[in-house]
Amino acid sequence: MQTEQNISNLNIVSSPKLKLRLLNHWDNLNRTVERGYAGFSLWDWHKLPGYIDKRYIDYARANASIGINGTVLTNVNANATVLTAPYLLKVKVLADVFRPYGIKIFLTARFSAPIEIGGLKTADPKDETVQIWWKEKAKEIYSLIPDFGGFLVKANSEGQPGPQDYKRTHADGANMLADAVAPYKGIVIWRAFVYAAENPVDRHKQAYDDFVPLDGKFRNNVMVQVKNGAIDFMPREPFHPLFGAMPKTPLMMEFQVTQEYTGQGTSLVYLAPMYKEVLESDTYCNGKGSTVAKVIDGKLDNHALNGMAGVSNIGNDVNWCGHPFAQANWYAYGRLCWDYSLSSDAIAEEWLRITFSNNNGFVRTAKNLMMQSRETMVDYMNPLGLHHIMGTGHHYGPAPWVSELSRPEWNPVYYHKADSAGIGFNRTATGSNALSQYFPEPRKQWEDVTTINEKYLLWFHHVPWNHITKSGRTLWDELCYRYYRGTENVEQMQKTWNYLKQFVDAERHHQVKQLLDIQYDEAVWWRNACLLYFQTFSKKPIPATYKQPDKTLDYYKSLKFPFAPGN
Ligand code: BDP
Repeated sequence: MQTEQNISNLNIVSSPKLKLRLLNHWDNLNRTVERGYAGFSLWDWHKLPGYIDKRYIDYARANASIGINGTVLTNVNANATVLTAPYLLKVKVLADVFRPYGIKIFLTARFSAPIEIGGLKTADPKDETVQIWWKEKAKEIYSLIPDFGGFLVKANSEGQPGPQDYKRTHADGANMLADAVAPYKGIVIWRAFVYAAENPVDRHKQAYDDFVPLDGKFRNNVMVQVKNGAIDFMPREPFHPLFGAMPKTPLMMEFQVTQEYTGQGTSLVYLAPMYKEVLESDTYCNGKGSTVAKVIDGKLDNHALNGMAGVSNIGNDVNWCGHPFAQANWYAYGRLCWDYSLSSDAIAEEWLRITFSNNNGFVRTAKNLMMQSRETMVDYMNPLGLHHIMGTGHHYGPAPWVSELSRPEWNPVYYHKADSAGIGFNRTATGSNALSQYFPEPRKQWEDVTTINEKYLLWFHHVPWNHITKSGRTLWDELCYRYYRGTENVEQMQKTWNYLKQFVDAERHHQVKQLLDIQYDEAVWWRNACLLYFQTFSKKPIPATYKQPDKTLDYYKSLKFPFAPGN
């Protein structure tokens, strides 16, 4: 009705392609939100269970309207306190509010909870007292919330405790929890986002190395949740090599809806094209056509469980997501969970019509703006397969020069490897050979520097500065070209938005306008800082046809953001 379609012969049959359609909130119990750019957490733990904020109901309705059917309330960097009796009473109230809307509750389980809140000496999954503790905990939870979904676990990753602390495997840890929730039909979602400080192997390879040997060793109520790419929600990543490599295990997709690496709270970036790019990538695990979407929907390997998770971008901002266009990403994520075959274009159109206006001229122009926004962001942040060159800690803005962090793989220099010869991470057989983790067809597409799709060029290759790219430009010139194209396109977005003023209410128009002004400044900052820094290696000029940076590299290096949000 909101899109003004004819409903006189309404006859729609639609069923979801995936069973679990979850949001993952990275919300802390003190209401800060890790990587949140939309205010504080919606969950007012202090006033729960007595006070039910009306927004809990609106949240559930909004999710139900796009088919989301589960929510993980708490951060993957988990706090065991949520599993204590007083907090479980609060969780129960939220579960009661969400139930009528078909939304199940999940919690993150801190692996060391038996020690921290249970008074045990160990959290070893093979220890009987630990197993009993989790069984009792599950019983307590299910007595309050009979339809509790289960646990999401980040273990042995970025300092989180886990089974490897006791020389056990991820499967040992997951299975112990799975046994605790199995009597109630609960599930365990175990994250594959792992990399170890002491491991000298390319971070790209570590999750695969850890998890592939465990294929077939998980209980049937365990799912392994895999980020879309092997590094970390970058603006563009090739699909994660685990997709297709664990046929005996149901793999769940993890996308990031919150824009940690895609412009945070200030950028208009429509993420559906990024999600689609991954879902439509062909793993070739069962021959041509074995797309990532088919791996996760379970059909290829006959899995009973399947699903997607999206790291939420929702907070207590008046409009839920902060940037007025950020809500499009929540919407698109939900729509793709329901039906990943929908086009980004169609979803953008639905969202624009129900959010702003049904005027066809508006819809056409605003849709173009959305549709090119992700590619524009890639251009001015991470063109040609560059990745992980953002600021330390808060991840806000560029900092490709950072080289002194204690863990090698936390440093941007680890990822771009710029030197006087060239730039990029050699992940071919002469380098880290991360490419060996892919099936032969994608491997072949990517291992040859002359045939690779250049959107992944520097992801897989260390390329000389004077290498001739497909455009005929040298690599250095192509890098400049893309960085400048990105900023020019943001300028174009500003102009387009100004033109759309006639169709949009003044308040939201002004909000987006101000944010686009910030986005433009940020794009110029990314471009100038990165080019000035990479120029110290290439020793080549930024072509004279471009407006030259008006600030120095030292200036960009000196910028500090001690209170940037989400950190
Ligand atoms: C990284 C985030 C960090 C998360 C981590 C994760 O910077 O805040 O805890 O991912 O997914 O991208 O566990």
